[in-house]
Amino acid sequence: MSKPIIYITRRIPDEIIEPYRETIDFRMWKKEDQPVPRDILLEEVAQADGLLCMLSDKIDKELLSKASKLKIAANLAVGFDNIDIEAAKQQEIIITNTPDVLTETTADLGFALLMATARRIVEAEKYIQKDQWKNWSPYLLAGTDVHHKTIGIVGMGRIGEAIARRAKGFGMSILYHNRTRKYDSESELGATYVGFDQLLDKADFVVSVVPFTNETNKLFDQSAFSKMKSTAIFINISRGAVVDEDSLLEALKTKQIKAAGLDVFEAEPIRKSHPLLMLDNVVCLPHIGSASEETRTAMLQLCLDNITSVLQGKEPKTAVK
Ligand code: 8YV
Repeated sequence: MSKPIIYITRRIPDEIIEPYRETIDFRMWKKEDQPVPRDILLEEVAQADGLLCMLSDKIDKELLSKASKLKIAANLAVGFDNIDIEAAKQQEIIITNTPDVLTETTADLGFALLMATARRIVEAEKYIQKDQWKNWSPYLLAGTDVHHKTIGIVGMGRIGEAIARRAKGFGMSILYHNRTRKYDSESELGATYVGFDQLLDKADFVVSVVPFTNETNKLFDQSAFSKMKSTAIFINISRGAVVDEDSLLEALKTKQIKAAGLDVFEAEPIRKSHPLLMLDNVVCLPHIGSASEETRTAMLQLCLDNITSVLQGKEPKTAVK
């Protein structure tokens, strides 16, 4: 009997797939410098029993309609806004994601971005690189304190809670906003539920951890930035599309808010000429929230575990319902 075919849309380490080779025929896009072209992906998917795909692969109706053998698409991400879940359901294709395994790593990065932005770490490093460190003065590269400030977490899910735990260690006051209140009273973390506008009004650090949905599309718009303190720092580690980037740019340029730390953008990848990169009060990262070696390996292993379960007719661990 021929082995089931699994198509992997990026190069992943051989040692991760090695243990599965006896039972699975893996095919993989191997070019590091470009994502798999759409026409090739469509061809591959037509042959495949399973797909290991990335956030930047559009798994839409057209693609799913060509996937006549496909039983599972395992997305290497906790988010799945790149996938047409309804179309997959209609074709009885199981979709899985990678929750939990990336929670702490993504929260680490969120906090790193917050610290880097508040304490102007990237700007300070560039200062030395440009050989500008000739003298010392009391307010040279003076940033903003993090400890004992107020953090406002928009989207108190698993990653939001992990950020709150870190904030607690810094003695911060923690506010959060969700569609619905998450805890009956104040949480164990001491996080207080507030309305969106109240959070914007009170927080020194506004951290976006919301998934991208119709409701969160451009949630952080001109009106949202106008409600933030002029000393506020905005951090986004969720999705670029929850922000109206033109409004953010304007708010940063006009000092309506103090600074921003961004791991995600409306259209990724961004180029060197992106206007946000021209500003000193912005730290930009190339969507590396979950990018630690340990976590990327755990995410890949979870994807393969889900794929093998489905091929064996079992329930995958982390199906998107
Ligand atoms: C992705 C992410 O995993 O999990 C998510 O939703 O945004 C990231 O952690 C990463 O971009 C790889 O697709």
